[in-house]
Amino acid sequence: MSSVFDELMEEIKTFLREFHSSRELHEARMRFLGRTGKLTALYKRMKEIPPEERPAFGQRINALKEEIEARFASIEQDLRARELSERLASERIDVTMPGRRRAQGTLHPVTRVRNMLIDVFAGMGFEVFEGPEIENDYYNFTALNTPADHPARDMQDTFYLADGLLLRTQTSAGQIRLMEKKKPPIKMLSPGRVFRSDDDATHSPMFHQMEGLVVDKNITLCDLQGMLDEFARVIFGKGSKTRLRPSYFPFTEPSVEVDVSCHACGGTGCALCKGTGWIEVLGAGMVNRRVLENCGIDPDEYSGFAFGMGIERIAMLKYGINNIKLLTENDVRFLAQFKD
Ligand code: 2NM
Repeated sequence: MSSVFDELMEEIKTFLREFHSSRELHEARMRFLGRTGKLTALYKRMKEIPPEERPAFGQRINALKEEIEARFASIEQDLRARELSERLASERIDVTMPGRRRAQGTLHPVTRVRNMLIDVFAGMGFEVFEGPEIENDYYNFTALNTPADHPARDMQDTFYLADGLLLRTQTSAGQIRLMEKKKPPIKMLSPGRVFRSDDDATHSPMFHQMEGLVVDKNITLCDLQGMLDEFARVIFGKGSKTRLRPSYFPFTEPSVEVDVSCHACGGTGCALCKGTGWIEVLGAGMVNRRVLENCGIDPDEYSGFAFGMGIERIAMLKYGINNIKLLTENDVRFLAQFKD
């Protein structure tokens, strides 16, 4: 019987000298210690042993089992440590290596100018309000005192949709919606896309507008010019001046065109300003009494000014862009030039 134990021990010692992986180790553990393993088989032979020898036999198996388990445990510990250090070595990374550079994007010039404009006017207390791009005839024209036979309503200028809807031709449509709801004092800025059937080097069928509106007691054209002076200095430089020329819009009375002194020549006359020293940048005026009435605001108690500018036009003037199409083509060679 004794030889059975010794053989088993020898077998295990031989194996433990030669195994190659934790998987082999696991298999061997099953082979010796598992439910159908060799050591378990020895326990089953207990029946064949004469009763008086059984306690000694039991002790020997138990001792053998403990020894085998201890050997397996110690080998397994060594193996784990070796496998871990191998893995650490193979997965080693150099954290001091420089990372891969990614090209950084830039803000689109229209976005840049839009943000600048919002900054300037937000600093003067204006709130941003964005109305819907799809409008109806009332908000886009009628409420803005644009009569039924006005040329702006013409099919050639306005994109009409089904069911009396249209693409707004100016963001002031949304300003009417706000004036209907909110009573003065009103100080709002309406940036957004507008649509007109127009297409050449300086006109695009979709462009961005920024309209401003102030309604309160005793608002005058001087308030308008004061705010526009500040706008001109921020966008076109410290020395910029503005001048107002009479004009006509159905929604304002009086109406003005606003020129800014030429930022290219400082006002002495150059190619950009066509020798005049001035560049037209926006339209404005005192909100027509009939527009205020349409919104339920008493024109004898309140007055207001409004202005509207094309963001693309401002961007083209500021950055010297000669074709509006450059702003919609999204050519990275063009866009990458607008870095901080
Ligand atoms: C312009 C020029 C003049 C304008 C008018 C209004 C409103 F809603 F108050 F009637 N908003 N914007 C306006 C006035 C816009 O753009 C060239």
